[in-house]
Parts: sequence; C-alpha cells; structure tokens
Amino acid sequence: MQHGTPSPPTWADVTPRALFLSRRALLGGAAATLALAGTQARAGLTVRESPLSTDEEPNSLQDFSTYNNFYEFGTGKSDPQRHAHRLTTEPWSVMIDGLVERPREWSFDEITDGVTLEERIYRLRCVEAWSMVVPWVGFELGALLDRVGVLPEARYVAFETLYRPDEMPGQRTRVLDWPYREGLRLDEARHPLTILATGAYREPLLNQNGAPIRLVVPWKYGFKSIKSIVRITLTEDEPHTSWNMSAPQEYGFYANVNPDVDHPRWSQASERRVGAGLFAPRQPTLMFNGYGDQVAHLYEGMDLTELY
Ligand SMILES: Nc1nc2c(c(=O)[nH]1)N[C@H]1C(S)=C(S)[C@@H](COP(=O)(O)O)O[C@H]1N2
Ligand SMILES: [Mo]
Repeated sequence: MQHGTPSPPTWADVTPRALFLSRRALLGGAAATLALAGTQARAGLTVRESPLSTDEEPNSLQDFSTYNNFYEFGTGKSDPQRHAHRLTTEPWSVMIDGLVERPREWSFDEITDGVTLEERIYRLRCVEAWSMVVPWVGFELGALLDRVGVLPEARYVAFETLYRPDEMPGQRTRVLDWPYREGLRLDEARHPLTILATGAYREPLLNQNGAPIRLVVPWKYGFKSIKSIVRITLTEDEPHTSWNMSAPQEYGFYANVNPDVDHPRWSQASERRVGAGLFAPRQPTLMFNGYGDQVAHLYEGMDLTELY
C-alpha cells in the first residue's frame, strides 16, 4: 500500500495461509517437513499492516525460500535451502553491547515478547542484479535501540551472524572472514524503514532466510541485510563489514542501491526480478531501490558516486 490510499486488500489478504503452507510442503524432504512441524505451534503470525509496504506483488514463498544467499551454508543459490535445517535456532540470544547503558545478552523472547509485529512488503535488490518483493514480518530496529539505551557517543551499529562451523558448512571454508559482519550509521539504523525481521509470509523465518532474527534495510544492496544475528554493538567508529573487507573495490560500507554506479564487473542499471520468467524483460533499477523519498535526506551533502 502507498501513503494516502484507503487500505485496499493486499496480496497477503487474498492468499490463504493454506497456500503458503502447501507451497512450503512442496519443498519436500525431511528438512521441509521438520521445518513445517517446528513452526506450526507458532504459525500464522498476527501482524499489523504498514503504509510503508509496496503494492508490488510479492514473490512466491517458493522463490524466497529456495533462491538464497547465505554463504555460511555454501555459495550456490540452493545450498542454504539444502543445508540450513542443521542450524539450531532455539535457544537463541543476541548480545547487545558497546556504547549502550547496560551491555548484556538478550534472549530471543525478551527481544520479541510484547512487541507488535508489522508486515513490511519491501523490494529486495541484491548487488548481483536480481530482485524480489518480500512480505517481511518484524519491528523497527529503532524501537529496540530505544529499549537498550544508546549512549550519546554512539555513531554506528555493528552486527554479527552466528559462528558455528559444525552447523554451517560454509564456515569451514575461507570464502569470507567469519563471522559475517555488517554495519549501519546510527541514523540509518534508526530510520523507520530499517527493521529486524523475525518472519516472512506471515510465518516465522525459515533458517535459509536468516532465522530467527535478521536485518532488513530495503534501500541498500541485500548483503547489508545480515542474517541470523547474535551480536549488535554500538560503536563510535565505522565498523568493519564482511564484503567490504573481502573486496573493498567492489563493496562499500554504504552500499545504497544506485543505478548510476556500476559494480566493477557488471552494470547496476537494471535488474532481473526472480520468478518473472525466462522471457520477462529486465526492469530498471531505482535510486535507493525506490525508497529515495524516504531516505535521500540521510545522504545530503555526500557524493553518492563515492558511496558505492
Ligand atoms: N549472514 C549472512 N547474511 C546475509 C548473507 C550471507 O551470506 N550471510 N547474504 C546477504 C545477501 S548477498 C543477500 S542478497 C540477502 C539474501 O536474503 P534472502 O536469501 O533471505 O533473500 O541476505 C544477505 N544476508
Ligand atoms: Mo546479495
């Protein structure tokens, strides 16, 4: 939905939950069955709809759960779907430390109990020039930052993914310097579009999508949206981030979606919508992935061509 429209029914309203579930069952195999059994107890998340959602049609759960980047499970698009069932997500806790009033470990339940979950239907643009539309379920990161008491010296937020090589086969290779790390400037982290997602398609997140809690920053390339977070650290200095450390000429800290700044090895001017079909035309990439009205002010006075 866009601002100002009188709440027309969304795709989620007209797609019965049974359809999501049968799609998930279609994935087949013991892993999918287990995942289904494990989530049924808390299935059918109650969510509030948001005016920040796009009215573009979401991808199928099939696309979203089988075409993934999660290098901890391998570099192939279907590796996460095949291997992520090995990840133990209960119990789960997140260390929230650095420049906060009371640094400590937060259990997943402590983070989410009493929090109203919202559905945010966002475009997702990978730096590899494919895109999807995803109905996330989550809450604003800014609300959690308010609860932890950020100290005035803090200027950045650093995030880390779980490091557990016995459950994450990709971590037994050196494809990245583990754990996966990401970061935001504090004002980016506090922007209302920036959420921590605990679900998608009105169900708890599947492991391959970053269960049980991951970041979603819709105006930046997908690699900023770090999965399966175990640590959030408030810092004074710009944090080191995995893709920037691995190839600084190719992946910047800001990584705002920008059709005018090409990746050194490919154009960013257009993108392929996953699931659109073999013969569907590529679509033009939008500045800030279409979220410029909301976020361009964050970068006033900065040279956007430098902010790759
Ligand atoms: N920990 C971790 N987070 C990650 C990644 C990863 O490899 N490891 N890949 C990123 C990339 S490149 C993208 S495009 C998105 C993909 O999210 P999805 O698979 O849920 O669509 O996750 C991001 N978060
Ligand atoms: Mo990506």
